[in-house]
Amino acid sequence: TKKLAGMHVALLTGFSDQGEFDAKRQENILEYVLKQNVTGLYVGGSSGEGGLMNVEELARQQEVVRDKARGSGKQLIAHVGQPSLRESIALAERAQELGYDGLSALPPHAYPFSQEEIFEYYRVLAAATDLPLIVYEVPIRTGRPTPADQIAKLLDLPNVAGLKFTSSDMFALSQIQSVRPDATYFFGFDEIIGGAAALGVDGGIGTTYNILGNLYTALFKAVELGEMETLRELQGISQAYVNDILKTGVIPGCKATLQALGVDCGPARAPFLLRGANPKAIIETAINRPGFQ
Ligand code: NAY
Repeated sequence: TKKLAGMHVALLTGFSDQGEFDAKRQENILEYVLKQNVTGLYVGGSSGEGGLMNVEELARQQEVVRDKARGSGKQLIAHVGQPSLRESIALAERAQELGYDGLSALPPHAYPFSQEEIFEYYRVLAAATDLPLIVYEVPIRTGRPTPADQIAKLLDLPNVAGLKFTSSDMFALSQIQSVRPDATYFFGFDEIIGGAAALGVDGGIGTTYNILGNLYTALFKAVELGEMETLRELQGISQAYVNDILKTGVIPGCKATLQALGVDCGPARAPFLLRGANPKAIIETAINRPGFQ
């Protein structure tokens, strides 16, 4: 298998009711997630509300997760992308000290940086530790797709192991795979992971894996085995759930789901809100659909 490949939970973060990082609630989430049949955890990413946390909080979270996940056999990937390169490097070094298996980073996008600036960001970050780094393509966050030749150049950097591809442009994905077949590809839209699996990606990283981790592992396996009926059934359950939580907000909705399943995980951090007229009813319906956990 390729470096870091497999299904990874984009780990949710535990906050207190006042919005402080809450180690106990983080452990509660982990207890639930660690029971699932997934390869690893992706810590401090978008789903973890990393964009709303400061570097000290993220470093603390890396440690809490490492301590709790120790001995579980789960692979740990730290997301270290920050608006500034300096802080990204600090988080990457911390992750290496703590024994993480890999790194990932959003491209810098606090300003409309040039492709050269983005390349330099990844080049220096990748060289800062010995860990394999996963570059991130996510036009819904950055506002623009990355040109294919730029992605190919990034994948050629020492220590860059692969790409997390979160876009519905499956042709663009295939084009990159065909020029850099040896890179590790993760797909980032849970609701269409089956399509990406059919195109030969090496794994997935997703928010709804916090709740449906077993389902996504089974779905991926079904594609490998060519069991298309199972794939469609499982993807259908995933799509119904994503459709529900799009009404409440994905991250607040996943947290409300964990609460409804008895996990004391706390709320999403402001400015996130549990949206919709009656989010409790939406979540209640979601968890009672056939096939849901
Ligand atoms: C992360 O932490 O970076 C991710 O979770 C990426 C994966 C998620 N994509 C985004 C853009 O947040 O799980 C998906 C996504 O929440 C899900 O497919 C619902 O659209």
